[in-house]
Amino acid sequence: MKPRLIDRLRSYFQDHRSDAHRLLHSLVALDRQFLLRSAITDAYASQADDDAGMPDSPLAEAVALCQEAAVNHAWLYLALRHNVARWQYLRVHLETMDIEPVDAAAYLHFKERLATGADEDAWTLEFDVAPFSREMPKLQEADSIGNGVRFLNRRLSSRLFETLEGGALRMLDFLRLHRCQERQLMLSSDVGDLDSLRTALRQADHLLGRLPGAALWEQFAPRLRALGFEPGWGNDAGRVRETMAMLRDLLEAPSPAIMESFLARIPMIFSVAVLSPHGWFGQSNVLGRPDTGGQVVYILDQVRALEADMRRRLAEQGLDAIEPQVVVITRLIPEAEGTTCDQRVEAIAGSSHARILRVPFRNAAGEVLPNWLSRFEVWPYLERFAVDAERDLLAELHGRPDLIIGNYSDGNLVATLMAQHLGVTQCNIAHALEKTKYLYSDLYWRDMDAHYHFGCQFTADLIAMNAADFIITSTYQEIAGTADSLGQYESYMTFTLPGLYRVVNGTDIYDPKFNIVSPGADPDIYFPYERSERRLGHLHPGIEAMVFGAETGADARGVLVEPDKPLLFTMARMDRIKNITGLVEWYGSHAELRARVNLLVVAGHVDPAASGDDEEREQILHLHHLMDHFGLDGEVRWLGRHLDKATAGELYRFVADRRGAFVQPALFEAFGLTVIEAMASGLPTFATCFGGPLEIIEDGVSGFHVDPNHGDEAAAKLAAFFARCREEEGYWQAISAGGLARVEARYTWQRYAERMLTLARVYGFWKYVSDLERTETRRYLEMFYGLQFRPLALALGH
Ligand code: UDP
Ligand code: LCN
Repeated sequence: MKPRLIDRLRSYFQDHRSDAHRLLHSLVALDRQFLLRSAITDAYASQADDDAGMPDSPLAEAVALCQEAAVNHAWLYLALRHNVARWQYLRVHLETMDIEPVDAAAYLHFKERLATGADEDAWTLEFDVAPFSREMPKLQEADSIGNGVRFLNRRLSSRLFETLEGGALRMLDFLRLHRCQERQLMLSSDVGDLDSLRTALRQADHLLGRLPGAALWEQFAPRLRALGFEPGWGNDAGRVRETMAMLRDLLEAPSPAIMESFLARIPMIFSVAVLSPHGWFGQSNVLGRPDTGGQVVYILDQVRALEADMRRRLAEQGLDAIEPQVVVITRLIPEAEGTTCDQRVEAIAGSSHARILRVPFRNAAGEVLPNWLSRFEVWPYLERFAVDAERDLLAELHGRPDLIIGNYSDGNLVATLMAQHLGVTQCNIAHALEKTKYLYSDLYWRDMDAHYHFGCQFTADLIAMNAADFIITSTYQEIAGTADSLGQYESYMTFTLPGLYRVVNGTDIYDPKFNIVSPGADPDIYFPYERSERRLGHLHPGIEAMVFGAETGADARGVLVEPDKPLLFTMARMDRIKNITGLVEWYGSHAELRARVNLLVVAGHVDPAASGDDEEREQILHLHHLMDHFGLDGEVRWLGRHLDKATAGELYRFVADRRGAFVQPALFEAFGLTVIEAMASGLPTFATCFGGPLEIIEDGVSGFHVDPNHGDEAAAKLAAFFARCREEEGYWQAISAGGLARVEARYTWQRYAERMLTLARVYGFWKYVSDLERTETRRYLEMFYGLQFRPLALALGH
């Protein structure tokens, strides 16, 4: 067996002392306390160039695994990532070059001392959830991460049916449990033991076998009722018989596959509460604030898809008299600036019954907060909001919901409070965990606190992700990253908030609670440019005027003097991380790209005074500067306005008609709805290689990746694409078709809803029949909430 890396490093350091010393020296010479992966690999690369012997060395291996390093005058600490969520920490003495392993706590402690300059022995609270889940089955392979439900079904089925009788009895209890609106479903309490259940199933099968498959439930309901069967098994004889056959199989020879199919048929989810507290949540005129982008789009589409799937299943179960209930709970904002954010209840268009329920934030004195608040400022109001929202929700639904879905850090925290209180299954959706978005947001949380309050946010994240019954992510990377970058959830494993607490085991991404369920693009809005019969032709004159018009001023800058060139299109909120200014800079500095295409930017406001956000204003001013600096007013059209969905949808196709392309240049993008929208429109798409788009697009097949840190290369790649499109007939169409096929295969709301509701059933079932309740963790988290989160939130004042 190959010796351990640390042993090989030790002998390498002895045998090649000078090479090793040179690297250490060059790292120290950077004169930084914390080194990112790129700095370490760059330092190594420059040295390896002039030393042919080094590339296969243990040192090269360590550099390849190293995610970050911390240095002081005496020590270099390294964090090596051997595999997804498999970390090792080492330290090297800079003089003696001795190497030794250290544990996560010691590594974090070193970082804390560097970051704060505080003394060595300060006691720090350590957060560690690992001991609570020792008994919990865990995935073994990194490849299976994100498919927790399959694993859980496999492991827990065998555990549940360890003795066939025991498992069957639990199942019997479970089937007698279901009720909706005071009505018993599935099994009546008359079926008291397994023998009666088996007999009843046999008799029912006999009876159903003599009926036509299409005979409706009502026609034979009294006869099944007499055997102890209540509604919920199916809408017709064929389906009822099938469902019962699944149960008989389960009772005789249980298998995970039958388990999942059977659970998917049980009527368990009639009402769903979706939480998105921070507000400015509505159906029109709300997008584009620094805080409201894809999350709002996602939730509205999700709700429609969930309702449709719930209705379909209820019909199949023979329960179509029951109306599925989906309620989005958000903040009521009295000063709504012409939006509907001040309405208590708003019906969701495109659904039958789904609605938005708004509940105001109140301060300590109980007064309603009148104005919009940034998502970074909501923390002190959430606890009270959870109580008020729960009361209003119960009144609205006339009972508890069957599933609570949290969105974003604040929604997930409120979902946690509510789900615990009501004893309901909880699902978390992060959308974007801010921790990996902002460099050193953990280590230097105090310095950023005035604006971001990351202390509150990361504490809330830890609580919510550990409390959730299951977590849905849009991509694999969101959980586990890639071979050389860490995942967003993975970043919560080990980190420190100096002066507050240190996290040594914050989450375990091998826990089967994680599932990838990707969102889609609304097919009514984002459809291929070639579907001429569906196109919104009446919008074209307006779009023409908007893109090629000569008017500039409050919301437009730049006039395209050569309108025949293809358009390179981008559209995003104007956060720094979206890197719109980066794109304009690449474009401005690349003569060939400028010669080939025009750039169309839909982002932010052209007038800085129109923005209420510092970060956005700074980006706006920078964009003006770039336009001036590169003289872009004849080649770039910048529209500082927010397009309604219909116009945005038609604009993607308008750009496709002219054989253009879409660019998403973000420094990091958690998922990136615009990417799938553009692809669904048949518009070739270039998107950042950091975050979701890396997974969405297969480079060169269904679009392209660009590296936002190498703008020159990105611009060259864009220019090369347009050059090839001119030369090679069919190339543009091939990439366009590749994007369409990819979205069709992976990113649809229908698939999402089907998956999501199956997960809700499966996790709900396992929570009931096994020890997934995790009471010990819950108690620990309550303590953490009370002793850490509350004081932090209250300190923000309310
Ligand atoms: N959007 C829009 N009009 C605009 C700007 C954006 O409809 O003027 C929509 C866009 O189509 C997408 C969402 O806002 O659906 C942005 O989502 P994305 O995931 O790309 O980014 P986020 O803003 O959530 O970070
Ligand atoms: C938030 C983001 O930042 C985007 O990357 C996602 O696409 C959006 O939410 C929807 O999940």
